[in-house]
Amino acid sequence: MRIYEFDGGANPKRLRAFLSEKGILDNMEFVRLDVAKGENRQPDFKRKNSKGTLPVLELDDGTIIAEGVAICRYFELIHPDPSLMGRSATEQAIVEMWNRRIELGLFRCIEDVVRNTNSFFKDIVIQREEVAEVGRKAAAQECEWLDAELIDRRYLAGDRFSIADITLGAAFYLGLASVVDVEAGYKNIARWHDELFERESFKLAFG
Ligand SMILES: N[C@@H](CCC(=O)N[C@@H](CS)C(=O)NCC(=O)O)C(=O)O
Repeated sequence: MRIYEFDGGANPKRLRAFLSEKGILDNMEFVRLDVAKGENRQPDFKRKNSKGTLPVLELDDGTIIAEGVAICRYFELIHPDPSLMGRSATEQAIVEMWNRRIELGLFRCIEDVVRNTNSFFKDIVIQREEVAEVGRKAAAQECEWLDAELIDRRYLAGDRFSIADITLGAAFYLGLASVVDVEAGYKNIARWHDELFERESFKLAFG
């Protein structure tokens, strides 16, 4: 099997952290595409993933799986230990709830800021400062909420590390700390950050 990725992309990095936590990162063959040169938009690649996004998993039988969380789900099922997406129905639902809250909330806000301000994206998307500004304000509101949630919890989904923590790590990798002053304003998120960024998988993927 083979994974197509973009060196520097937060979504591929999240997958790397997930695979590292599973202990299977070194079993993978990675193919790096140059997004700046538009390699992910060429017909050959779009025949694999018509959205052109990365990461993409290609199985040995040619099956293509795009979307980072779908790829994580595949590996969770074939390598259940350690569990990163919950075991019981309740655990799975709670992990998914937290992963969606972070991905559709904070991660999305930071992505809006980065895609609308970073020169890397100037030929890839139509950049709008007003979208970035909405992203900054929404990110601060998300942090306000998340900081209160983390008062009495070590990890996002409870007392077990999960994919939701990896998604928040990816939001930091994407630039969360440059959009919101986490250190100064959000001590519970800062505590989470300082502990989680000591993990080998985080150092490897997001360091
Ligand atoms: N929802 C997708 C998003 C993937 C995504 O946006 N990947 C970025 C890299 S971090 C990408 O491929 N950007 C290149 C482009 O959209 O042209 C996922 O979770 O995998």
